Amino acid sequence: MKSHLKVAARTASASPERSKGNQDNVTQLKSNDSKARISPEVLTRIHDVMVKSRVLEERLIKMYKQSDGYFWIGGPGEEAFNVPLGLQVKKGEGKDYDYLHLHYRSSAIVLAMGAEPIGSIRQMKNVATDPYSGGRNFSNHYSIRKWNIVPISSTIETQYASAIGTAIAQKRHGGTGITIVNGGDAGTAEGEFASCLIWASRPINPLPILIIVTNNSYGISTPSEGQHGEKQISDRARAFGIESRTINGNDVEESYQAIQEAMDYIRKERKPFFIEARVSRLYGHSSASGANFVGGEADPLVLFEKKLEESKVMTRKQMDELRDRYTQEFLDMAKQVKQEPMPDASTIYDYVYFGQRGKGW
Ligand SMILES: Cc1ncc(C[n+]2csc(CCOP(=O)(O)OP(=O)(O)O)c2C)c(N)n1
Ligand SMILES: [Mg+2]
Repeated sequence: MKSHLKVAARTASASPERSKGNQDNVTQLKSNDSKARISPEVLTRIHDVMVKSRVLEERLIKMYKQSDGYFWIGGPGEEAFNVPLGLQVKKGEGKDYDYLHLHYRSSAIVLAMGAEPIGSIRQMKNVATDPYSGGRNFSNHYSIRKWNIVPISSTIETQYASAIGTAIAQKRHGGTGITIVNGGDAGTAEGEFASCLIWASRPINPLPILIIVTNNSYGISTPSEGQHGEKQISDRARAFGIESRTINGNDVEESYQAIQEAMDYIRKERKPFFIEARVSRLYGHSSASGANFVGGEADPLVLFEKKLEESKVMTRKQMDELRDRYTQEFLDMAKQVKQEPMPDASTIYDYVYFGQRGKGW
């Protein structure tokens, strides 16, 4: 990290508005050397969304196993990075706000932005009320026009190509809105990833884009160590002169601060920044690999709860009650969604081609 990117200890905020909280009202979590000082209020909010995301994903997995859905893929194990990201998005529609080009492990980002969990449950069950695809797409394939979340595509890495477009539009437009794109480590072998690095960093027109790779060390069943000549994926960005860093995405404070610094830089300088976040993949790749809890990976929620307890920000009882409450809520929602209708066959051509036989989005 270059010196001009260093920030002084500050009260982190649950953006988009910067927190007006005072510096005394902050807690440094124990056993963490990070400079980040995040208020207890924000720490509990982060924890709330992390638990909400985890319990929601576990409900979606149960639905898959009970045949209330055809396929599950999602993001348990990425919450410590994704929640701090979602909370700092400048949320809204149009070029003055952030555009998000996400992939299928991004539920915690979208929940942190304020999405209703029942929408994910509806998409899992593929009912007509699914707000993201009308019952057509896989789980966790969000599409939210009012928040500039462009439709998530199952084909990996295409999002790095579409991100170039909104970043160019935002560069022309001015203001502080940025483009955010994320994807996995294996996908960086695809051409769109290289295109994104090239277009983001052209000296004639650098782009205001936060390029994220969440590195869980696997592409489905292929371990990454045999696939990358570079030591770190962030080294690829360095070759293009893009500011970059590799962080522990299982650490809430490190993630929050890195995202805050990167966003501040991009909003002000209108240049790209690259973050490689090392994360866990707690339920394997997807339902195609069984969607069972895998041992041996660090669980960011367990790590964060330990710190919250040691620092007396929350008690074990409070955290257990929160989990129980979400577990019951999402079970009730799943029961409700089971009663909702599937898309009618007459709608099959809706949303396929704009202006053709059906309706356009
Ligand atoms: C263009 C394309 N090729 C192959 C696939 C099949 N596929 C789905 S997920 C995946 C692995 C992606 O791994 P990574 O980029 O590391 O993301 P992760 O799933 O680990 O988060 C592959 C190869 C695909 N969806 N799209
Ligand atoms: Mg991966």
